[in-house]
Amino acid sequence: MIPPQEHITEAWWSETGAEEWSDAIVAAMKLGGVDHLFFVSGSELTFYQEAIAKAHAKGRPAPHLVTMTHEHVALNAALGSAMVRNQPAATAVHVDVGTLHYGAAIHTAWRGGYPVLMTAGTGPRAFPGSMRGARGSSVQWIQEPRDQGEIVRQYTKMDHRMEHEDNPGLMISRLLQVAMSKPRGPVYVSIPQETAMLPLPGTTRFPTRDQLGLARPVWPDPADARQIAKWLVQADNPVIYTTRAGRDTDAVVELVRLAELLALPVMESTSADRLNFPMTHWAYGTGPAAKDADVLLVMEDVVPFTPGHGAPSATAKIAWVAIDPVLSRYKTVEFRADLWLPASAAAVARAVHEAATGLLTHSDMSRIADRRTRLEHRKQEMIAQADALAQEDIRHGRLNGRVLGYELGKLMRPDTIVLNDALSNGGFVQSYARRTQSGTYFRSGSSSGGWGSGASFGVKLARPDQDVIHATGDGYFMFGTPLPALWAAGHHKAAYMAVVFVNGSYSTGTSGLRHAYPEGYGIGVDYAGGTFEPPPNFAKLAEAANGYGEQVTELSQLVPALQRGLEHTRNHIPAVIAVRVPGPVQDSGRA
Ligand SMILES: Cc1ncc(C[n+]2csc(CCOP(=O)(O)OP(=O)(O)O)c2C)c(N)n1
Ligand SMILES: [Mg+2]
Repeated sequence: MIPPQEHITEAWWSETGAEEWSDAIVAAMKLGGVDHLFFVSGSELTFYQEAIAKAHAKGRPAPHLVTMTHEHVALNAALGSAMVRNQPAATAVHVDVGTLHYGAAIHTAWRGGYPVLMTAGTGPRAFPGSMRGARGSSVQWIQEPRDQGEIVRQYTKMDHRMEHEDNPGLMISRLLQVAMSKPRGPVYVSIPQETAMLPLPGTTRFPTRDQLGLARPVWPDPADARQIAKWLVQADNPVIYTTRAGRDTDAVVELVRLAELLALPVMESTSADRLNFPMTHWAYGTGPAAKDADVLLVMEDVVPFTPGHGAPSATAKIAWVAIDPVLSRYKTVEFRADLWLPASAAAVARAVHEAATGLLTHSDMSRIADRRTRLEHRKQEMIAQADALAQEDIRHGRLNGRVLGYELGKLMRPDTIVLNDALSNGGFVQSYARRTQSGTYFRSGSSSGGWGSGASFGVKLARPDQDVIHATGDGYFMFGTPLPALWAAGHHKAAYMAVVFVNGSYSTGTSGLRHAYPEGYGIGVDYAGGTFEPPPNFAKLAEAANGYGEQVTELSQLVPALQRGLEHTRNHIPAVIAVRVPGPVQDSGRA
């Protein structure tokens, strides 16, 4: 007779105690780097509650179960946790409806390349009484879609339905291996209740994620590195473009070394989703526009410039470096490059540094030193000008997006973490935050509004000793289902401060409408569809979630309110400071 599959194993696999499949599932999660399972209740999900409580009681590996009250927030929280921990996080939600409630956070997981394990139960389908976990309630007939994985398939690297012939621990390790191998991304598994409840004989054996191993990008060919070094050394107007090289913190260090060696300015767009380069460094933001550069080193970027009017000249040399440089997850892409290098930004920066060091002549070095002096001056001017503009607004008593960004920046400690979910005011948040440490600045990496509330909670859970600030437009704040996020932040003692730029409008439907139809009817009817005046009282929303809230309408109230908000979060009370600022179609005090 063939022995049960749990007895057929490889000698190098790990062993852990388990009485049923759910025990193996949670053990493999924890051994694969998952510390938190963001959990939203469902009738078929009791196996998770039982398996995790049992594992903690017996001293077996299992993530912490984090009670959540909305799936969209649960997934965004997992994204936030994965983003700062550089490890996977997991979610558990109810059948197809919970999966649908993940909402646009699925898009963010995919576009932002987050290594999350999304899980869902499935409606039981075994005949009533035929096995443990079989159907027993009328609703379960309604819960079965044709193919549950199809809901998320085009937003995942892999999806799976856990079936009786699987080794459950192996499948979780495998999904985590795929999620964590670069380019990273989300994976999905649906778990029938009957499967989760299948018996195991007291132990289970499976390979952990690390036993399987993670793939990482290769070192670049030295000849390619030499070619890039040559272009950069000889360039008159070189520039580095990046939006997300800083996902790998080594890349930040290597980019600084390379930029300093050759006096290369480093440019980001406002959609940069990581701290890629210290924002106060003379090389940061001081570069030429892409169209004026003669050599471009693109490092982990999706849209460094707009093709057409923003594109580099036909004679410019372009080296494009990324784990997936031709952007195979993006469909219509019309960028060109002289060299496409599928390698890590950190490795290429190091290799180019090495190659350039051997090439530099005395005359190169003096040319580069002159450029460095010019960039240093430019940076000083840029900072002085940004400060002067904010201070002038303050002198005139103006409360606007710039002033809010400026005051917020002044309040930050060096290790304060900023999640920037602001749109028309996002540039102010980014430029005045002046973050210098890796892992202190984030955007979602996607085009979906509403990431920040859940993500801020997930970040604070993983980084309890750092202040966490969620800067957001009022529209995106509402997309983020903030009430369940604020509730979770208070309940789990992972409090963050949301700072809302309240302009009662969406720039898409106001300035966007005016731009598309400058003489049209739409703007004549008060931008209907683009405004929501008067906006909700977000301070009261914070109170409804057991948090602290303030509405700010006068400049004199601003700094004390922000200080009080932060102080509350340090005492584990989430805070919302909602600041009234002019909308994109109103006079902001400055053209
Ligand atoms: C889930 C989702 N719905 C709609 C959009 C389209 N959209 C892009 S920007 C934007 C306006 C955002 O408004 P707000 O957060 O208030 O920022 P503001 O434009 O006022 O600066 C909208 C609606 C989106 N990106 N995501
Ligand atoms: Mg708005």
